Parts: sequence; structure tokens; C-alpha cells
Amino acid sequence: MPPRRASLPAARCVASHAGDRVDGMVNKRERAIAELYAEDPQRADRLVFGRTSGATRRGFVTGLAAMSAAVGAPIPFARQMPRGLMPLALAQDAEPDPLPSGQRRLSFPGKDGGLVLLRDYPLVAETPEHLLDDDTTPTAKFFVRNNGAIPDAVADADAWKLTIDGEVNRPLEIALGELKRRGRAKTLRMVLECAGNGRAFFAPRTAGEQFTNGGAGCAEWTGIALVDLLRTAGLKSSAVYTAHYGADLGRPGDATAVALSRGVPIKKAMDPASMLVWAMNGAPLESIHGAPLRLVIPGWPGSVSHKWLNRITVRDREYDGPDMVGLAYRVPIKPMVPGGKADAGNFKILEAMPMRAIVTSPANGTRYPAGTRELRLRGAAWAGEVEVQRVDISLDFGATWQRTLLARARNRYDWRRWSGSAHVPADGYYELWVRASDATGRMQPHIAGGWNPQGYGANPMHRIAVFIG
Ligand SMILES: Nc1nc2c(c(=O)[nH]1)N[C@H]1C(S)=C(S)[C@@H](COP(=O)(O)O)O[C@H]1N2
Ligand SMILES: [Mo]
Repeated sequence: MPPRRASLPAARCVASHAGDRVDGMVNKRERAIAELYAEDPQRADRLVFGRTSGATRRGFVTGLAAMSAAVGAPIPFARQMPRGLMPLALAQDAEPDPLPSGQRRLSFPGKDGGLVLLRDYPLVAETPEHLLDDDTTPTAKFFVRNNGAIPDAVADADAWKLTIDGEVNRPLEIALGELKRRGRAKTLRMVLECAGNGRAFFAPRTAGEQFTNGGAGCAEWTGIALVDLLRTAGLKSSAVYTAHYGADLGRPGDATAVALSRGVPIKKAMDPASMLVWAMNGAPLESIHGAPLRLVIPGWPGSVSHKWLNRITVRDREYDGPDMVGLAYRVPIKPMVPGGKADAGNFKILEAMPMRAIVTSPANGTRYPAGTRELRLRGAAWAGEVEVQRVDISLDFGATWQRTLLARARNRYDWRRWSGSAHVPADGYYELWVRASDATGRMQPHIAGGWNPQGYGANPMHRIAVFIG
């Protein structure tokens, strides 16, 4: 029997299901536990797990019963559960921020109806982890992050003009059609990820779109290396940094302002994987993804991968546009107090994105038939500039870890698909945790570290809840 997906997480859901089966009182109590965990985890732990740290057996069992009732299933590995850990099935914070009208799905031509809408205007939508289960993310499932209005589609893509100016010997304006004819086109599969991916995991909550893990995707990008065109224009020795401009307009309070403009050091622009792209997954770029021409600069915040690209200015110093200065796309040099006041002098530009692994199958909240003893698990892992070397999974709240099988990356900046299977000793509630490590042994943290007011770079390990029986 194929596994059935329950509507989870939503503690509310689980609690009220459990309540339906018992009575209104239990329902109330379960809600109370979930709320208590949200408000005061330590007190909730005392109530659920017992009074003292060396809880009496009776207290522990009573606590377990309460916890099990709250998640709606026995918890076989409850003894491994760290104190203070809120079971995912009760967690509110692991979900995209509910909009006032509740969580909504994206409705957009060509897009999968399962994408989660984070904002109507500018349009922002993320991909739930279980929709990232394809080796190559289909365009229909690819996340969307706009900062302004989507420009009108152009009728003649090949007539689109790109200007290269600034610190070059031969400033040029080239039509896309000519770029396609003259350049050496190539296709690379690479991850594109928003700097704000994982933002929803920061506590306290930060400003910005509340992405969980789905502000990322891995597509096949076709175009030419940016460096080819920079060489044609002839970089001067004074070339230090790029500035990217596109056709989209609109900022909060100013509909006519350039929506976004960022850049990268010349060294990154000259990475052979930094591309001028006109096709995605074998088809011409969709308008929403920057047609007819965009940059894809892999491994770095998605904001440097400019869409609707019409100009690159080469500069003799670091770019100082409004999206480059202050706290924009910057992270603290020395850790700051979460929620504290930011000292602008303590910030540097966010360059390589952090490492991340996700579970793409099963989906969070999957219910398997009673008696299931083997789970087949799949996912993906990637990192900005370093290589993911291993991915480990745990079904017992991190007490033991098991290495997964990693597929090879097709090329640099591709993600690595992982797969594995795990034995489950009994029916009940489990959490599957996954974490990636790089060649130096660095691995993902349990909780989002490096808090910053704009919420960039959160990469805590991914957890999902599964039920057997
Ligand atoms: N012109 C333009 N390019 C842009 C943006 C934008 O708002 N305007 N958003 C950037 C950001 S913040 C991200 S994360 C990626 C998202 O690319 P996607 O919408 O194709 O997924 O595009 C980048 N390129
Ligand atoms: Mo982004």
C-alpha cells in the first residue's frame, strides 16, 4: 500500500485529529501542550517529561503519555528525545509563515499548484521539500523570487539587447540572437538559492520572506559563460566588481525604481560556471524566471543571478548600490545577539551560500500502514562553494546516525541526490533528521545560527515527521 500523506505539520491539525478520536477535553489539553511549547519550552518539558531532570519513572511515563497523545501516536524513540525539543508534529515555526488568510498556494500559469505563496506582490513562492524530489527541478516546481513587477514579455527574444560597459576596452551592445550565434553554448545543472532560504528557522523572527528550505532549486541552465563576453569586451586591469541591471521596476513606495541591482567580484564573474542564460531545462526561459536573458551565478545568493538582464557595468571598486550596502545581503562578521541591535560596521557581504540537505521523500507528515518496518528515503544536498561529502540521517532524535548513498554531481554547483533506507522498530511517531557534511568535517547545525536582522543564511538540519500505523 502506498504511504498516505496526512496534512501536517500543523500542530493544530494533529491535535484536533487526536481530539476527535477522544473527546473535547483531551483536545483542549493537547492544544495547551502545543501552545505551552511555543511559549515556554522548559515549563512544557517539566510538565511533559516530569518535574526533575532525573524524572521518576512514573513521571516520565505520564509525560510520555501526554506527549504521545499530543502528537497522536506512540513515540518509540522518546527516550532519545532531547529535553526542550519540541516534537515537529507540534511545531509551528517549521512552517512558512501563515498569511492572515492562512497558508496559500501559488496559482500561476505553468507553475505547480503545490508551491507555497509567500507574497503576492512582489511575487514570491517557495517549493515544499517534497516537490524537490526530481533529480532536476522542473520549471513548474522552481521557486520564484521577485523584488518588483514582472516586466511584459518581449515578442522578439533574439532582439533583446545586452550592454557591457564600465572598465572594459570595448564597451558593447549585443543582441541575444547574436550572442546565441557567436557564443559557445553549454548546459550545466546548478542550484539557484535565495539568500533568505531557511529564514523561517530563525528565532527571533527576522524581516523578509519566510522561506523554509524551498527557496532553492536545481535546474539545467543553457547559455554561455559570462567570462566569454567579458573577454570580448576586454576587461581593463582596473576591473574589480560587476553591477547588474535588468528591466524590472518597483520598490516599496516607488513603482518606478529599479527593483534590484547587485554584483560580484570580477573573480566570481569569471568563474566558468557563471553564465548568461537563455534556456532553463531545455526550453526558452519563462518570463517569470527572467526571459529572455538572465545571469546564473551559482553558489552565491540568488540575488546576484539577475533576471531580465540588460546591462552589466564593470566597476573599478566594490559595487555600492542600495542592495550592496548597509545590512542588505550582508551577514555579521562577529556573531551578534539574536534580536539585538545591529552594528553596521560588523557586517560583510554574504558570498558563498551555506550547506544544506533536505528530505524530498517521504513528505513531512507521511503516514505509513501499520507494520511498516523499512522506510525508503531520498533527498538532495548542496553547498555554495564547498563540496558536500556525506549526508547522514537519524530516526532517533540524533542519538545514532546512518550514512546515505550519494549520487555524483554532474558538474560543479550541481546538487547531490542522496538515498537510503531506515529500519523502524515499531509503529508510532518518528522524526527523520538529515544533515550534510563537507570534506573538512563541517556539518549543518541543529538550529539556525548566525542570527542577523535580515535573516540570511540559516541552514539548520531538516526534520520531517512520519507516522507508522
Ligand atoms: N531583475 C531581477 N533579478 C532577480 C531578482 C529580481 O527581483 N529582479 N530577484 C533575485 C533573487 S533575490 C533571487 S533569489 C533569484 C530568484 O530567481 P527565480 O525567481 O528565477 O527563482 O532571482 C534574482 N534575480
Ligand atoms: Mo533571493
